[in-house]
Amino acid sequence: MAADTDALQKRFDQLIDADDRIEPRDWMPDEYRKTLVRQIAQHAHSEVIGMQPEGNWLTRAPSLRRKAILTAKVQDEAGHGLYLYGAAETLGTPREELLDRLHNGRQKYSSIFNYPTLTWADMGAIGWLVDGAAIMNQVPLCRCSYGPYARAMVRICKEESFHQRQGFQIMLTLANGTPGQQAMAQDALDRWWWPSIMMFGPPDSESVHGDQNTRWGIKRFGNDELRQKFIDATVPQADLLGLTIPDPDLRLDEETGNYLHGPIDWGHFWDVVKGNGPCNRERLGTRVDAHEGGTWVRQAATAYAEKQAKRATEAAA
Ligand code: FAQ
Repeated sequence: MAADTDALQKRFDQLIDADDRIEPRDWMPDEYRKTLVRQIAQHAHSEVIGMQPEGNWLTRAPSLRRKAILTAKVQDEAGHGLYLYGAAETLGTPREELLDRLHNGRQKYSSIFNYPTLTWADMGAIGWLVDGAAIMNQVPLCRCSYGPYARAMVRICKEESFHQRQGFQIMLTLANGTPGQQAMAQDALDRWWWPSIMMFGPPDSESVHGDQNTRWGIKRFGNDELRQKFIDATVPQADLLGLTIPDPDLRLDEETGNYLHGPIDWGHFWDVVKGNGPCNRERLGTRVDAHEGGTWVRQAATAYAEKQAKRATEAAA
């Protein structure tokens, strides 16, 4: 038995070393399976809870065109949740169980979705910064060693690129608008900047899963490296918008070409992760209510599917 496991482990290691894909029917170590379920589920929950901050503005979009675009974006996020729950299910954990873990607080979702959306400019800032950070983090996941997750990410990243552009376009319109609109854009940047750069997770020195998951080819870069890439890409975009990044210590390091940032308030980040951010209770409460309110839909869909299956069996007999 132990010899069998050794052989399976060897085969798994060979696939990882060759940068090949692990597929659902392949043997994998329990810890690899566990960390994937954790990360993919957390990612799926983030997409679904992430519909709420923008959903808040669907009825108040400034034009029919903006409303149609925002509706499509929010629907895309629901689709991302579906692909990701599907990918997690291939590891043997049913979606109902993952949702239970979200609803009873045993699984997390991204810290970024615990902040309020106070003005229309927040729709621009979310698309530009939050989707921008998501892309930076997620493009390398298209090369993740676990096949179903990597393939889900390819489609998700294409859609996130569109989301980022629509957010930037909202910011550009406001930045070229009246002084009041410019102030609204600056205020949104002031509120979303630090939470966006915290999205990448704790510094590598405090990352629990980082090293092992990089060795397994789940992550391709550390949290700090991705955060730096995001900052380097975003600072020139803020300049183009004529907006100021709310970090007095931000400066270009001429030697490396990187923008050095000021200290990040990790105490605040952990507080939000632990459930004490401005909107944690509201977000989870809304999610649980929506799930409970949808019970009858799930029951009706199941009853209909069972009836159809029975009819098909009877017709075949
Ligand atoms: N929030 O050891 P590490 C989106 C936790 S999708 C909350 O470094 P890891 C699209 C972490 O879970 C956004 N918790 O963890 C959209 C761990 O705790 P645990 C979501 C966080 O996994 C846009 C502990 O800290 N994206 O935005 C956060 O190696 C607009 C130690 O951390 C993904 O999920 C955080 N920010 O690295 C939707 C991408 N960071 O689990 C709607 C996939 C860390 O042991 C509107 N995920 N923690 O209890 C990843 O790449 C990774 O999981 C990281 C964290 C980078 C998030």
